[in-house]
Amino acid sequence: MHHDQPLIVRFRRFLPVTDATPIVTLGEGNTPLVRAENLPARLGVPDLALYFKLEGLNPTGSFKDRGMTLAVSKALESGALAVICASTGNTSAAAAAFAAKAGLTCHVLLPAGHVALGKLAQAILYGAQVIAIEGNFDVALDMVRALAAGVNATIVNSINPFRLEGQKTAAFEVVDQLGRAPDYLLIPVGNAGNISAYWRGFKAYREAGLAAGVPKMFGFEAEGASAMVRGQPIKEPETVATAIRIGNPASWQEAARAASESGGKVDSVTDQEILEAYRLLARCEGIFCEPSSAASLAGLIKHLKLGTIPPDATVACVLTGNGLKDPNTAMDLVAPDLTAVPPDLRRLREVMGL
Ligand code: AN7
Repeated sequence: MHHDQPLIVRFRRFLPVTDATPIVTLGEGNTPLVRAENLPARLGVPDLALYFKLEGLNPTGSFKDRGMTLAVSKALESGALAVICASTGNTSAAAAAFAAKAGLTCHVLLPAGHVALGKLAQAILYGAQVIAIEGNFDVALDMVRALAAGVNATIVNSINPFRLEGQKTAAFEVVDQLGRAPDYLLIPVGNAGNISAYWRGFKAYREAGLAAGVPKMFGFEAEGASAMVRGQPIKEPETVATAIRIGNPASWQEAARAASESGGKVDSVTDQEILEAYRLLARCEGIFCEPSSAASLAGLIKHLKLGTIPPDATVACVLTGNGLKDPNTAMDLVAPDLTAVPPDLRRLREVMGL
């Protein structure tokens, strides 16, 4: 009921809005929680109740829309004329889209050469001013902090407090869809905002009497960008999962608390584990997510093997972004032979093995 309402309306009582807050919405939220039918048996754990939260079905193709609807609405309420962000891609796409809807100017700083093609195309077509900066995401975010101090532009990175408040709505939906909190919530970690937001959401729902329990929170960094796991910032983070190619997570402390308070963990997965999970999701479940998103399934496979996660648990993996964002990684991974074949039946039968 009311699930086609904007998130800000549907979960109003949990959000910092008033009657004076304009609602900038693109139809975000209310994403499917889909049960895996084939993967549990394939992974040798047939009793696992495994669910995927398909955040790639948001209007701009990632979970960032949940935070951006609130951040841009509040920016508009405060009289801002422009928004600004650094991004590994998805934040910039969401910021550009919501800014377009709100009639605000949008400036984005992207790490040159390390943003997936679809995300770049989105930000440009939504009309943002897109600047590629020599340096990684962490450098771009430092520049945004410095730039915003002197101009009338609202930062819409997750250091904007409204971003995580909006993103916590995903936890509400998981509980509503499952009828209870899962035993385990697995999620990719980049800047560490989303895991923090989910934890806020699960706790708020429990406090409101809408859930009996909370999940153990397991976050997964890419090994080459695993500052939290290593316990120190990484100057030159590297991973195929460009969305989480971040060396100094802004929400490090809150994310660490989410893991420890819930009895979970922040761990890392290798690029190879990420790409294997990425391909498994597509082939076994018909789900095309972006590489970073597959870190959650890669982490599940790792912790099933370690025995940290029991084989009969109820597990929700958050798939944060849509696979179409990053077609190049899919093509590079599979490297299909697309040599043209003449439209000749005998030749086709031969080539197709039919
Ligand atoms: C698909 O867009 O940081 O741990 O600038 O795009 O909350 O940072 C994206 C992050 C996971 C990590 N999955 O979430 C950005 C950006 C996808 C993402 C993450 C991101 P956080």
